[in-house]
Formats: sequence, C-alpha cells, structure tokens
Amino acid sequence: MALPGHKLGQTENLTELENLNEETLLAELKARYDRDVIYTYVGEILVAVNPFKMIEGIYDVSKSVVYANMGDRSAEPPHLFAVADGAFQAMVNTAPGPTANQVCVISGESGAGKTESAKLFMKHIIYLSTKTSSNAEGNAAHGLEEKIIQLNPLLEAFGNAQTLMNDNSSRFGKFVQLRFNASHHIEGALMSDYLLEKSRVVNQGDGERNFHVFYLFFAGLTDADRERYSLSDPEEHRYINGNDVALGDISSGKLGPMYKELAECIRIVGFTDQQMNNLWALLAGILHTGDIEFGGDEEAYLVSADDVVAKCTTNLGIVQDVLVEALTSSINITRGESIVRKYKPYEAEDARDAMAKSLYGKAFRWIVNQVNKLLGPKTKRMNPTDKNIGILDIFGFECFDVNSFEQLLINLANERLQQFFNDHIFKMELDEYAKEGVDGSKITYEDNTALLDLFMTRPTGLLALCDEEALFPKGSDKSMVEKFHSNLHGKKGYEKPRGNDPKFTIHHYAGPVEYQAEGFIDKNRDTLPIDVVGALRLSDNDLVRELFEGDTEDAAAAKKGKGKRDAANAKKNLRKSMKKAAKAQAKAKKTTVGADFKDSLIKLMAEMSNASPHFIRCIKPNHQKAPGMFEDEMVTKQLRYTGMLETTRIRKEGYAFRPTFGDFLHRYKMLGFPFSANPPATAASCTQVLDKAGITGWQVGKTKVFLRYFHIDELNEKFLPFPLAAQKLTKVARGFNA
Ligand code: AD9
Ligand code: MG
Repeated sequence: MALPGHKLGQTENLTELENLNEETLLAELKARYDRDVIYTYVGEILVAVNPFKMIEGIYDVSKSVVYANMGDRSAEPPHLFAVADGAFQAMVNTAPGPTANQVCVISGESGAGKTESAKLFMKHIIYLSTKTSSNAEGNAAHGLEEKIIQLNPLLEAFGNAQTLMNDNSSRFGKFVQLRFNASHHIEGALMSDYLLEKSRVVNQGDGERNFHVFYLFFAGLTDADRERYSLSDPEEHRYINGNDVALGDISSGKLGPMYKELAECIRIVGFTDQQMNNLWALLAGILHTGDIEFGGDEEAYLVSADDVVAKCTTNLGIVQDVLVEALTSSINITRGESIVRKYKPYEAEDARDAMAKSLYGKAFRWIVNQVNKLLGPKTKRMNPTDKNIGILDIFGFECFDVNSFEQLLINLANERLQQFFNDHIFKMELDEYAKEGVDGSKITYEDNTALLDLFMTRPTGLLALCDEEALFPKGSDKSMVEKFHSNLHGKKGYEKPRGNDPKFTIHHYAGPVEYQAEGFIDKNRDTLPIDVVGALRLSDNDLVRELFEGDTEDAAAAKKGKGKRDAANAKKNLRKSMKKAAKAQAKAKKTTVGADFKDSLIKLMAEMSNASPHFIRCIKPNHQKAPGMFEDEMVTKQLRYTGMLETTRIRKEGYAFRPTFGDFLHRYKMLGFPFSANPPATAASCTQVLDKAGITGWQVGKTKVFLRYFHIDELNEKFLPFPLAAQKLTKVARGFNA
C-alpha cells in the first residue's frame, strides 16, 4: 500500500497495491504462500493457491465460528469461508429473486484445488444454515445435510481417478444447487453433471488409473462377493491391470477401509441394497467385458474361452449367444429382410469397448438422477419464497499435445464462463459508470463474444457443422474440417493451418489451441451399435435393463432360450429386441454429444445469470503436487488466463471504491464540514469534502462517489495525526466493495 511500512505479503486485497502489475501480484502471492497464507483477495475475487498439505487449523470449527455473519469481509484475513459467508448473508438479507440466489464459480487447472474448495464452500454454507436450526424444522433437516455432505465421496468414487496431474482428478464437471426455504433452511440439493470422461473405463494413459470405484470395489470384495461376481484376481482384468501401483494398493489392503467408507456413504445417501447389488454386478460385468477377445483376419470370431464371456453375461444378466452375436456382427433389417454383416476384429473390439463405456456412462448418470431423487427438494420448481446457492466445479481450460473433441467442448465451456466473468466484472463496472453518468471511456477489456459465435452460430458455427456432418451417414472428419475452413476461415479467432491435415486452431482467451479433428464425428455421435443395445435391453439385471429402456417381458422371453443354449433362439430374440430399440431410437430426438453439451451449457448459464456470482480462482503452484514450491512462471500463466491480471488492470484504471453519498459523508464529512454539521447526502456535499481535502481525479455520479484505488489512502492521511482512526477507515473503505 501507499502507506509507509508496506511489507511484502501483508496486503489482503491486492487491488489496494499502489504499484499493481504482473510482478507485484506474483511477489505478493508468493510472499503470502511462503507463510502458509493461501488466500488473497483481488477485488471481490478470492485467489486460492493450493498448499498441497494440510495447514493446521485453517478449516477448524473455530474458523467456521469466526467467518460467520461477518458483515465486513475485511475484518478478518481472506478465507474461503468468508466468501461462503458473504454469499450466505447476501442470500439471507435479500428478498427472493435473482439477486438473492448466489452462485460460486470455481475455476483453475487440473489439480489447482477446485474440488477441495467446492467441498469447503459447501461445508461452510451447511454450517451457516444449521447454526440457526435449533427449531424442529432444523432438526428434521439435519439428516438431509448429512446426506448432502456424503454426496461428495460418493461422486468422487465414481467420477474421479488418479491422473498425472492430480491423484484425485474429477473426470466430470458438476454444478450443485442447494435450495433454501423462507427460513433459510436447506430443502434439498440438485446436481447436474457434465461430460464424464467415459473413455477412461477402457483405456488409461501411462501412469494413470481407471475410476477409483473399480479398485475400491475389488478391495472390498468378500469371499461371497468374489463368487457372486466371478472375480478373483484384479491382474486378470485388462481394464484395470495396466497400473501396477494401483494393483498394489488393492493387495496391500490400503483400500479396504476406503471401500467401507464408500459403502457407508452410499447407505447414508439412501441407495437400497438391491440397487447397489445391481450396480456392483454392472461394474463386474464391465470388467469382464474388457477381457473378451476376438481374432480372425476378415471376420471377427471369439477367441476367449466360453467362461470369460459367461462371467460377463452372468453379471450383466444377458444371454451369452446374444452378446456374442451382437459384438461380432451387425444385422441390418430392412423391409422384413435381415442382412448380416460380419465385423472385422477391430470392429468387434470397438463394439465391446463402446458397450463398456456406455454401461459406465449410463450408470453414472443414473447415480446422479438417483441422488437428485433422494436429496432433491420435494418440488423441482422453486417456490416463490425459495432461494438457492449454486456451486460450480468444472474442468479448467485444456491444451495438450493432442487436443480432440473433448478439449473443444471443455474449452468452449471455459470460454463461456470467461464471458460470464467479463460480463460481471467489466461490463457491470461500465454499466455502473453509465448509470451514474461517470466517464468510463478509459476502461477496455478483451471481449470474447466473437469467439463464442464461432462455436455457437447456426448453421455455420463449429458445433452446428460438427452435427451436420455427424448426422450425415457418410460424414467424415476430413469433410467436416473442410466445412470449418470454408465457413470460418478469415473469422476472428479461427486459423486454418498450412497443409492438408485435418486440423484447425482456435485462439482462445487463454491462448491458441490446435485441434486434431480425427475422431470428432465418432465422438460426437457416440452411438452404441443397435445390436448391442438390443442385447442389453434383454438383461434381467433390473438396472442394466432400465439404463437401456428394455422391456421386462422381452427379457424373460430371452431367458427361456438360455437354458437350451439355443443360438437360433437367441438370434430371434435379439432381432426382435433390436427392432424395438430401433423404433425407440427413431422416436427419440436424434441428438449428439455436442448438441447435448451446448444445451446443458445454456441451461447452466441461465441458472447462473439468475444469481449473484462469487468467483474463486484456484492456482496450482507447481507440477510436482508438492508443498512449499511456488513456480513463478507457472503461476503467472494462470493469473493471466484466469483473467486476474485483466481484473487488476481494470481495477487500477477504474474507480475501485464507490461509496454512496451517504456512506461517504458518514465517514469523511469532517474533512469538509465543521464537526457538528449535518450536510445533506448530495453530490455537492461530497464535492465540498473532496475539494477541501485537496484530492483530485475522482468523479461524482448520481448517487455515488467514484474513487481511484489511491484516493482512500489520501483521504485517510488527512486524518493523521490520528493513525488509529485512519487504520480503521482503511478497513471500512475496503468494506465498500466487500
Ligand atoms: V481436477 O481439475 O478435478 O483434476 P481440482 O479439482 O482443481 O483438479 P483438487 O481439488 O482435487 O483439484 O485438489 C488436488 C489436491 O490438492 C487435493 O487432492 C489435495 O491434496 C490438494 N489440495 C487442494 N486444495 C487444498 C487445500 N485447501 N488444503 C490442502 C489441498 N490441500
Ligand atoms: Mg476436481
């Protein structure tokens, strides 16, 4: 700060720094980090630098107590709990409506601490809401809050995995909304999930693992379970045996207690034993699916022993012959005639893996839906007196050596969130100037609307062109890229590379990303061969059948053939089932992964626009996931692409402090009026104070005074030699923006 005696790392809100730039921002964060101070404000945004260790006491109950009903945020050191308290109090003190709803947007790269922050935020909100729940209603709700807390370990088991970036990496995005009634007690929680990384089920990169649940499940098996699910040795299963360390964790017994915890939390959330048995059988079925192997040159045939397939089909509740038929050939039924085409071995393998991915993806979505049924508010629609607090924990911007369709969608979401951030921080700033009649012409910011149009415009935006090609039976990645080039080349943010490779580059707000288009169409279609769908619809595992919308009677009929091991009968059943599946598919709206994602993004943004936002920017200080290491270059990059530097620049160029006339006079009238005077709350009174104090460069709007970041110090210095009063005033001034 401008005040003498400024010590590095002592500033709690970095917009107060006199010399605000990339270097000072970094130096302050680093100095704080070295003292285990991980939270810092930049304006109203909270920056959280991942400590990669537990810092004693920072999340203790005593802290929950301190950061409750604070009023003035700057009264205590920056903390995530303070942001949660700010959101909760804002909700409580505002009449129902968009301003009363709150949303906490947590961003940062993989391993930066988003999920931990989301959990802490939720924990504190629940603390604040139960604190006052001493009445009967509160007690009744208590079980619900416990369930909501247990939701996190449950989702992490099924949706998280160890990656090179993070030992507990979320492989899906999530948005959780807590709904409150008129007396601010929790009525329920609703969640949405985005883009689960299903491909991880069948294939993991070097040093990475499958979803946690597979290892936990294995670790928790009793002898009876082993028999029931035909599981013996984890090393036998291709989908999980690629990582020796993970296998070691199973055999060392380390995961056993974690399985127990998971089982307990599943029970608390409210899943029934029957549901869980079906789910475990489905997981075992997926593991066995991965072990089915095919051979052949032209036509695929089964090379695995019969019992490998039997273990799979028993768990999935389907008939063995039906599955083999569906995985090795496709039947085309036209005008009552069926033409069988035998798959090549690689096609059979694709069908097998597609089945495993689809089973897992649908099971995950089912869990989310089930959770919403168990924990959701009684009515889906909000009552007029209800309010909500949302928490968004979603994948950060991604740029790898090879970027595919997944990165395109993830980066689209980030681009949209950046726009939301811009809208809030910058546009609101400018709107406020305009509303108050204050000149804001010096403020500029990088607007990414044109880039979003590149994605969203119909029919010539990236997503629409992806869909057009995906829904066209003969569509190819190559012709899709040609369409991109011819429609988007020359537009801002789009770059056509040299050469003929099916690639293109997008200049995102966070930097350029080159996308490799190979595989886009298949990923966007994400279809399971109708033959496999037909087979799974005949399952007698209630869950599997439900996921594929099969019919109980059809499944029972299919089972009749099973005893006889009658292949002809199996074929007949499969064809019947496929016909029904095809009919159901034809009736359902044809959609793609891209279109679905776009829809859910639009819905998410609608929810978010209907709330007052709070931003938490998580920073990962090193690649080693190690405590005590702060790598300058890495942090600077993140500060840049989380919009933090932009924010500080705008804060600096703009008017950081905007007290109303009344607030301003209440604090500073002594500088312009006799002690006993009671000047009216007008522009003229404020101008008199500022003139008399000899301050320049401010503006006075219609209801507020617009002060630059250094004006507060200048005003406070006028109070010297009353240093105590000055100190207090600085805190009060900071409170204007809290
Ligand atoms: V990913 O995009 O899901 O891969 P996140 O969610 O950003 O990522 P996560 O919250 O999982 O990262 O944090 C990674 C690890 O950092 C955690 O497993 C903890 O070991 C560590 N971490 C994060 N935040 C804190 C904290 N406030 N205190 C201590 C932390 N450790
Ligand atoms: Mg996460």
